[in-house]
Amino acid sequence: MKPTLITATLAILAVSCTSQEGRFDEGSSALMDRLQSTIDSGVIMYGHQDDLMYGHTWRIEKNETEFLRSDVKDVCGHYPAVYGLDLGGIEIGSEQNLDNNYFSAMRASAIAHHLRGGIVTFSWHPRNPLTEGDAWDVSSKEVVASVLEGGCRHELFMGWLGRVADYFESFKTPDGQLVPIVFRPWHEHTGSWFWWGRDLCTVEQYQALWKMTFDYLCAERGLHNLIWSYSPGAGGITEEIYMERWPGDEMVDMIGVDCYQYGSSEDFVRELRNALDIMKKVGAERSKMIAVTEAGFEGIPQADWWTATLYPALKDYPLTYVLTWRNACDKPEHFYAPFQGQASAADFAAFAALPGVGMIE
Ligand code: BMA
Repeated sequence: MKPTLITATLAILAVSCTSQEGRFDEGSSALMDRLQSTIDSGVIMYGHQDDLMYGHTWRIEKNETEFLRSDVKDVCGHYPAVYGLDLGGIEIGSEQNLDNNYFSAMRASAIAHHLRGGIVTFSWHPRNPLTEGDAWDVSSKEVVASVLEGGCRHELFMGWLGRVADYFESFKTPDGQLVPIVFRPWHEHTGSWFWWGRDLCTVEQYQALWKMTFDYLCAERGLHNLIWSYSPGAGGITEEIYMERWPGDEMVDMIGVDCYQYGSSEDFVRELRNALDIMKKVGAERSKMIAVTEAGFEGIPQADWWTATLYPALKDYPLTYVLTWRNACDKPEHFYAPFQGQASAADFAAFAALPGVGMIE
């Protein structure tokens, strides 16, 4: 796919958040159209987490302004169409996120990516507001309850959401347009490794957490540049489990899934297809786009993984994008995209050149 630059003019409309219609500003509305049109043209866009912040052996400087380097570009000559970033740490006012990215550089890189014609998505691994541990601290089942109205951490947590809103509000292009962002909070909640996970809160509490987040960012703070993505984990899901904690049609714009390969390709493809079958059905019933919001095979030990495993598993689904996880520069085994010299680099370049795969220049 050749890049299409979105040149929407700024229009902050007086909109309500209660109906889908009018929920989006001009930029996010154009992005919704673009995501749908890539699906209609049979293109699946490729995404990579933290792509412009660091790679397998490098990290940008705090004051970087150009953001030219990318492991993905080094290997195939194109940038990923979708650029993932994570908010973890913004809630406590940190200068850097949980993976040591400066929030200021994340914002500058996201704006640069948007201006290149790319798409920006944010996940959030917030700290545990009750125990003061991290997102993976599942020592208490009271955490979600504690942040809801009437809970002992409610006020603290609303302050956390305030910082998220302040940050998102600051994503402006030089001519004052707000960058549209695919936001996927409270992800992988069908598992129980985050404090908002399935065994850690009730269905009602999870839904109330989503609604509170949505109402605050969208209605109270008027952030209409957000496209909301629901991203359960793929492990062991059925349609019932996938939909069990569905926040409501009016609060979700994109149906996602996070799915990683840990064992054989056959197992991965089976799990991914199971999830995609469910998502395709639910997406069609509710008129929502579908995306693989996180995926990957750590260390990519299979040289033809991209064209022999990943792409064949995805190609028959009406998907907007697939995003592989980060290439940690401080953990040599922890990478999900190739870099120059990595075993799957040539195969990745072949994958990126497929007419059904979308990259940007
Ligand atoms: C996980 C790992 C961690 C990282 C976290 C948030 O999957 O990559 O190292 O801190 O995501 O990005």
